[in-house]
Amino acid sequence: MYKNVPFLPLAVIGIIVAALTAGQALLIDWLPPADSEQAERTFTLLWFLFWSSLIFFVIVTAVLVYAVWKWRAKDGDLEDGPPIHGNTTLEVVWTVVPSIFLIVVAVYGYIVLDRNEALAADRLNVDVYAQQFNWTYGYPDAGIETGTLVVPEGRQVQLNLRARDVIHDFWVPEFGIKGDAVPGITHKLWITPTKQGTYPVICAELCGVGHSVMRSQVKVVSAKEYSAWIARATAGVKATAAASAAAATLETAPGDVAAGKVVFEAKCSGCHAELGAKAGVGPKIVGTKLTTDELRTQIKNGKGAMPGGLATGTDLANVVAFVESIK
Ligand code: HEC
Ligand SMILES: [Cu+2]
Repeated sequence: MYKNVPFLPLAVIGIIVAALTAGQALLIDWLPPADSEQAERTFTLLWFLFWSSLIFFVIVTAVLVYAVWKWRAKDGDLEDGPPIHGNTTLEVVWTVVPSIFLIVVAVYGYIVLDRNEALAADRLNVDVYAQQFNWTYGYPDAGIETGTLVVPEGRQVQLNLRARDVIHDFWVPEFGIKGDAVPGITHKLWITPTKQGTYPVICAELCGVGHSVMRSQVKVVSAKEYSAWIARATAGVKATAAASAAAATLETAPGDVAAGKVVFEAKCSGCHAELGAKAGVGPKIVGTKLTTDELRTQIKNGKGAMPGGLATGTDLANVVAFVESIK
């Protein structure tokens, strides 16, 4: 039955095609190192798909190339070819084999996805905020925000991707994972880093003129270094909060009118002439209808052509007291 099959030419063509295709796969470094559990599974699936596709590609291409060469029409031959009926066995084989293969691929793919997205009970929650053109990371449990993503090795991290303006895409090639940050939606990604080091975070969605520089870093550190880092960052946040609470207490303490007059002369009278009794660059202050809180806010933050931050802390409390005394 197989007497007529030209095994030798088919094999020669097949070997040439296989060598060319495999050479492309082996000589070029297509993938970064797989440094997360998810990347290991995904990259293995990818190579499985590649090598099994290669087998089918070689078989089909060898038959095709041989047929085109062997049965090509001679010069001047305008005849129709002989009528040929199908070969049932062959047709059943080329339907059943790929079908089985597709089922294998579907099941394998499902298993990979299922494992990659299996939730660990002790996973670390991190909010990722994408914005033209930078990334910020929030740690809801510790109450801190950073510009570099720091995660412990070997523990699952759940990234809650959010966009503050347009669509961006969070991508760490070594983690083998990528996800869109879409305004109005929280998109979750899971990674379990397996190797300590610093990796690039890349925006993989054209998001505006600064897209190509929308980069940041993820640092994978040991569990111990991670706890130490969290402790340091939390202490920093607490210190800042304490300092601003202390400043707020000073600002809102009852001020001293005489001391406030001195501050006013030094910082304000350039624009508010005659101690606020006459308009200059700024309006007359005497008769202002601003409440104490509005006054304090305006002196702190400025308004229109009036700059903010001229007086802070006790000076601010005093100058507010002075303005109150003349209004
Ligand atoms: C560079 C000029 C400039 C300086 C310095 C300046 N101001 Fe003003 N101030 C303005 C201008 C302009 C406005 C009007 C702002 C607006 O409403 O757009 C204004 C508005 C005000 C008002 C509100 C008046 C009203 O009734 O709406 C108060 C009160 C005031 N300034 C207080 C101060 C005090 C106190 C200082 C010093 C700590 C100060 N300003 C320093 C320019 C200045
Ligand atoms: Cu972007």
